[in-house]
Amino acid sequence: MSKRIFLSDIHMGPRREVLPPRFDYDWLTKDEAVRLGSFFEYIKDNEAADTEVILVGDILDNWICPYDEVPPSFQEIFDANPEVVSGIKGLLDKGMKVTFLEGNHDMYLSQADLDTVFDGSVNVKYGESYTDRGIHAEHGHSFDPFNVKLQGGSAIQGLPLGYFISRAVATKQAMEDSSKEPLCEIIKKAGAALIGGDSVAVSVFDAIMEDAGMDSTAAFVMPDGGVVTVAQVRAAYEDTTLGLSVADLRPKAKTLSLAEDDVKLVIFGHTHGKVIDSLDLENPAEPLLSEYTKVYANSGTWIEKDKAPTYIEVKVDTRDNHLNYISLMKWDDGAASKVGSRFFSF
Ligand SMILES: [Mn+2]
Repeated sequence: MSKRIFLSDIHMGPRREVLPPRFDYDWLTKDEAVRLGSFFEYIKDNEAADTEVILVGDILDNWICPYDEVPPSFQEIFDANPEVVSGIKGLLDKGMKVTFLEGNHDMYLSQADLDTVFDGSVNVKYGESYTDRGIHAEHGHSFDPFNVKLQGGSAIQGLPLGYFISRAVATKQAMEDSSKEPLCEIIKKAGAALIGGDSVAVSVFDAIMEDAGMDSTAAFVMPDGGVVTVAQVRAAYEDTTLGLSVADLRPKAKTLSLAEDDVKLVIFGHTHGKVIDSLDLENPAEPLLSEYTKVYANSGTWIEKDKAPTYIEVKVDTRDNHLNYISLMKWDDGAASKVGSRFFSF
């Protein structure tokens, strides 16, 4: 029996000094970073060395940055969050494996970035998805048209439209101290009011630029220091006709588990909404422990105000045809407790 722990949507930012009249725009606060550091310490102290920790995307965030600031490098973000970095180093020192999966807010993180911060530890790996013994985990942005990685075409620097929308959202937060809300929700709300036109993607973009007080000449400062205006972004993504962004990934989990017989448990992040649920494919009445039962879980987030952060814990029985036990957990006041659980066999 070995344990896998999945968490996502931590959104570590650069924690730059912010001078009035601007407000702090980072999504992960200092207190939340400290809380996460203590969670990693708890895992190190209480779990066996063969435990694996899988970070299911949006761990770092170089998208939430006002349009007129140079976005942070991943190194700057790691340096600004020593509580989190030392927590992960503690896991590695114990011999645990840690896997970073790609999210949209940390889309171009690489193995080289991780090797720099974690001193080349062979136990830190970077990947797009994690598959092992019936488990399929990935962030989920690849199913979200606003946030999927784009290469080629007219996309600016390989980024989706959601990148520029995030920069505008950060701009508004820096000006008004507005609340942090997952991008897929913001897009969904903006899109719900606008759907029906041919260019839904650009309509959503227009609405969010207006909300952030950015006119067509406002210039986004890009990571390389160059600038791209709102008008240029609009032109680059003008032909993109997109459906609404997915704020509920459950149908995608179902498609994925149907396509692959070996996929018994699908784990996503991205929506910030914690979920543990059966994907009953044959019988909606859910026969207990049925071999047809597959499970969808979403790890939730570590940045929701006044709510305990959540994660997914899987106890894997490495003998074939044995039941594995999956739990949605929360970390509250320094203690772990179970929110819900399911079985799956592999
Ligand atoms: Mn995401």
